[in-house]
Amino acid sequence: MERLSIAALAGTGHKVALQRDQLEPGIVHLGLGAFARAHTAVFTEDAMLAADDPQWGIIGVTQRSDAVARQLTPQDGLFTVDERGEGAAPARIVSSIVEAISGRDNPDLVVERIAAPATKIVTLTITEKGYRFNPQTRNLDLDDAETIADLGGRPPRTTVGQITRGLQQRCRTGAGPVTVVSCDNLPGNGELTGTLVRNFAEALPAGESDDLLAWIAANVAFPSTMVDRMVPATTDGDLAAVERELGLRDEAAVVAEPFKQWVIEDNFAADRPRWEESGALFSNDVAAWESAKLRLLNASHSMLAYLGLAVGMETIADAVEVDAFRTACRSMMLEEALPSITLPAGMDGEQYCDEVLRRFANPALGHTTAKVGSDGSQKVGLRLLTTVRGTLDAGREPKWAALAVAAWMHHVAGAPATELNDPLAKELQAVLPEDRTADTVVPALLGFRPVVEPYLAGHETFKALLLHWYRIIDNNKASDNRLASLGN
Ligand code: CS2
Repeated sequence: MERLSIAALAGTGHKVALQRDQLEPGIVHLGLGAFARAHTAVFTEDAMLAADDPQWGIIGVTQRSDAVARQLTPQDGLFTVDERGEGAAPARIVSSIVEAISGRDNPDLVVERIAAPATKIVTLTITEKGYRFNPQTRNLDLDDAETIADLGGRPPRTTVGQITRGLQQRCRTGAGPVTVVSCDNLPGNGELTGTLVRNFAEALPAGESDDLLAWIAANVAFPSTMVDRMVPATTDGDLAAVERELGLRDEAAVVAEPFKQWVIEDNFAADRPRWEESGALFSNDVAAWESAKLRLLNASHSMLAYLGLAVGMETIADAVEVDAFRTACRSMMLEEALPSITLPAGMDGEQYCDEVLRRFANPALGHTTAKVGSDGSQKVGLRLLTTVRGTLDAGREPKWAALAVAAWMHHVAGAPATELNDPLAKELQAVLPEDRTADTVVPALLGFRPVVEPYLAGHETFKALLLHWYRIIDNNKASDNRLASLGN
């Protein structure tokens, strides 16, 4: 089957929406995974179309593997977004990516692109672990071997290293101001990114550091954003479905739910796309949007993933159909998460929770429990322990959030070392005892400092809840009664 490309499309009924010869590369995007293609690239294409403003072509950079760059390059950067579920639009070809680079293989080129005068924006979707920060201090982890190597002056391989070296080159060449836009599920993601970049700059030799820090302060903005769209990993079956629809082979196609949302702090150092014309919301209240999303949607997602994994369920859609699991999610959101956050003006909390559960139930999405359950060490603290803490501080028991944390612990203890998909898999296995029961696993993981703060680790109520739930999950794992006793 012929491969998708601009030339190949000419022979089909499908068209590229943008006038590609007019696009200018105004954005460098770091982390070219499925999410970025289904979210950032779509919003940007729509903004360019709506505002007739072609200066926001995207240079996409893959971070850990070169696979997506290899898929997109022969396709002229084109790829399909195939929406799944109620209200899905027909498959659409997105044309906002003008170049795809493997950051692993061409780190110097990444720095050069960030430093190019045409670049006005650097966007990031690198997932939580890509930031290489210490979650307790929210500073760059200066013990991280890759960060140390980048600070030593090699062509940078960490994202923070690439951004900072790019900024350093902009400062030297007078390439002008630039905005760095984090689009990951982290509270205060803009402020965090700014801190990490400054930490990197501060750790450079004094002569380099001082000028750079002053230049960054005057020329770089780090707005925070909240992003939302469920985008599962693309399967071979998805690629085959797109091929049937398109009549061409698209190796870079992505599937996504119809829903998408982007809330952006209006804090830009230079020009920006008219993203508001493609449905993004500019707001001064991004922190409230982000905590609502993390502690309602992402927290429930993680809960369903770990409960689902405990009973051998493959998808989130299956897990949310289990009455006990859905009720546990709802109760966690309504009784524990909602009372411990301040919602953005105009958001109806209960409606939001119902909508989240409805989106999880989308049977066509095939979002796997394994994918959502991956990288738990990076997610559990932000999504769940925040609610545990908030509920305890309010003098109540975080019963349901503790269930989700116990289910994570059960997953970590149950997964053989090679299967645990987590950047701290080795460290987690190292603290786990041979004999894995509630009484040994719960204290061991409560003592795992990269995830659990000392206050919670020593909290007796929390520990008792974890032990209670862990035993229930453990006793049910081999039976098929689907943890039906959860409510008891
Ligand atoms: C999910 C998110 O994989 C995960 O951890 O919870 O990727 C989730 O699908 C998105 O944040 C939805 O916007």
